[in-house]
Amino acid sequence: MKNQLNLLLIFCVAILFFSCENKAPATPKDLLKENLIPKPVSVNGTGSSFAITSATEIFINGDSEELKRVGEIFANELKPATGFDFPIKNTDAAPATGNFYFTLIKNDKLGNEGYQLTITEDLVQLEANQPAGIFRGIQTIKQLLPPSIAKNTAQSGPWEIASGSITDYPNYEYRGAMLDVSRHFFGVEDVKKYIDYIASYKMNVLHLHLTDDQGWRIEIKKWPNLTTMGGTTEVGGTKGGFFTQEDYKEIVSYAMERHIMIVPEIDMPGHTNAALASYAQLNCDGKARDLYTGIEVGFSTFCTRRELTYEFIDDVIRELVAMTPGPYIHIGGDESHETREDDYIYFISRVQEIVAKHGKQVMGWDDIVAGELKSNAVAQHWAKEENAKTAVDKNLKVVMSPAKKAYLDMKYDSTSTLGLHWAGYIEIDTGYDWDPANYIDGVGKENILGVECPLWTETVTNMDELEYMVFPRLLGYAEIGWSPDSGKKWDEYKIRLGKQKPRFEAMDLNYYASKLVPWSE
Ligand code: IFG
Repeated sequence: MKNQLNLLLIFCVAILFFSCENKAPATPKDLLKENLIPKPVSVNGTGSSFAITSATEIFINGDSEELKRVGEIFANELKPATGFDFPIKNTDAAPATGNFYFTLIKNDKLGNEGYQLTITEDLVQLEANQPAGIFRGIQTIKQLLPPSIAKNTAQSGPWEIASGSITDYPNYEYRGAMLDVSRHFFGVEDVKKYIDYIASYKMNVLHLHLTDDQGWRIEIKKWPNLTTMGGTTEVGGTKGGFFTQEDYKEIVSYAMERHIMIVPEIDMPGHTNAALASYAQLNCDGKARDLYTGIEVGFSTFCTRRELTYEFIDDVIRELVAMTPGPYIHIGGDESHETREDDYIYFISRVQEIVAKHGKQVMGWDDIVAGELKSNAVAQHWAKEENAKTAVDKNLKVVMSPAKKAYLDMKYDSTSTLGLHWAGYIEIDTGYDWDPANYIDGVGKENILGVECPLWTETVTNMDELEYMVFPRLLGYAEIGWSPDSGKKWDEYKIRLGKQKPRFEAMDLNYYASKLVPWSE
């Protein structure tokens, strides 16, 4: 009888213990169970965890200013939810337990953006060849933390991450997103927020579509009407806006700190109505055009045989180059339906000389392959597959942005209220389940610089609408650009994507909760 009572007592205590155990948030102990996007190259778990506390500090080796800035950005991102200050300290040896340790090393396998993350109970160590690699590894650390880390108010924690090691590096060197600030203008703070979004998923390029028929969005001091006139409106006739040169420099600096390159686009000779409305002399007939607030394309052209046009372009490129540290100037070149073929070819060669004179490389929509191009030009594929093939024939690198797969302004399906659908509907699986290296016959991996997902904003007017079109498809393009070719399977990815729900909610994202994705806590 006594033994039975003892057994009953033990059983009750066990029930009590295990039920209590389930109340506290489970300490993450299995790195392999984490739902990282983009998927890392390799992950090994060691079955324990590291806890961030108010005593945790960030140690960096040596006195690299760039590395220190990366540490500061990380500290600033962790502070709102944890309430902790994370002092940044220099050291040349592994710090005491309970800290972060970022060090620059020599490891060719990692390249410029790869990293080695080693997490034990005592230390979180990030090693990389460059500060950019440390920054990319920090995005992984953030995703290993509970979703509530993304909140901007104090949360209870605990702040634990599973132990183990991750070796990771990108598949493509150009992993970009494009924002069209011409059809609808998005100000500096919105652009910075978009930079934060793409940085979180290890993207490294923001292509800014700065000029089009509906708006010229970058101040050019020598030609002030471009913004005082050409920047005043947008699609639908609402007030447009523009970046002063100080605004643009602020965006570039914010992006550079996050190891993101800005690629500015001046779309020409077509898509130029805003400039043609601002200066009569840019029009062949000498008559200024009216400002345009519709969404038609292909009706405008610079006067391609007039010398003044090239003086104008030289002034624009000079001022843009002076505040653009990246190697590329995107000259657009798309849908120049009002420009005669021979005039277009002449125009592209003239503009290319101007860009080269200012020390930059030309990037353009793949329509530019009609012209004679320098070997360092980059063609951005968007619609005609033969243009991508011609680019390869001309030994040009290609950035893959096929409208049918990567245009973020395409509707999800026929019920979407935002977006267009001329290239088709892009549900989450359509946007993920394609391989740029096997998308066009004759355009192989060796020809591809990378991938980019453009967001055209004819129908997108604010950040809420931007988030709806961008999330969650952005994460798929980030994975296509970063993760190894093998192992990309929609059926596996959709589970990892579904597990982002609590993080999307903590980020307060207005995301599209597609029925194709098994959203879960
Ligand atoms: N094509 C135009 C864009 C934009 C887009 C909307 C390119 C290169 C349709 N050109 O895409 O300006 O209007 O989906």
